[in-house]
Amino acid sequence: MKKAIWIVVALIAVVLLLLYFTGDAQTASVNLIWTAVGDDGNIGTAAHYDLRRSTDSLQLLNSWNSCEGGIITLIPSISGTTENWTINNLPTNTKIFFSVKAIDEAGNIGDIGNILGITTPDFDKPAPILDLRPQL
Ligand SMILES: [Ca+2]
Repeated sequence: MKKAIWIVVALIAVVLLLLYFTGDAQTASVNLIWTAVGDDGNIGTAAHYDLRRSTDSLQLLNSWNSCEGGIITLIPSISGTTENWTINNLPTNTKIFFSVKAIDEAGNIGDIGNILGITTPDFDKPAPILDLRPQL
C-alpha cells in the first residue's frame, strides 16, 4: 500500500515538473514592416534603425532611451523600400507598443514616427484539474 502511494506521488511530481518546464516556454513573435526613409529626409539611405518597445505608449513618446530595444542589425534599404524585422521572445497575451527611428551616417536621429500597438497571442492554457473526485 505504501509503495502505491509513493508511485502516485512520484507521478504527480513528474507531471508538475513537466508542466513547469513547458508552461513557461511559450513566447510570441511579431513581424514588423515599415517603409524605409532616407538619410536626408526621404532621400538616400539611412544608416541604422533604433527599434524600441514598451507596454506603455507614453514611455515611447517621453522616455525613448529607457524603452527596451535599441539599434537593430538590419541594414537599411534605400528610401521607399519595405523593411521587415521579426522580434521573438515577446511575452504572450500582452499589449506591446513599438516604434522605430532611422539614424543617418552622421548620427542624426529621426523623430519618432507612428507607434504601433499590438496584443500578442494568448498561448497560456488553464491549469490541469488535479483533484477530480467523487462527492460521497
Ligand atoms: Ca543626413
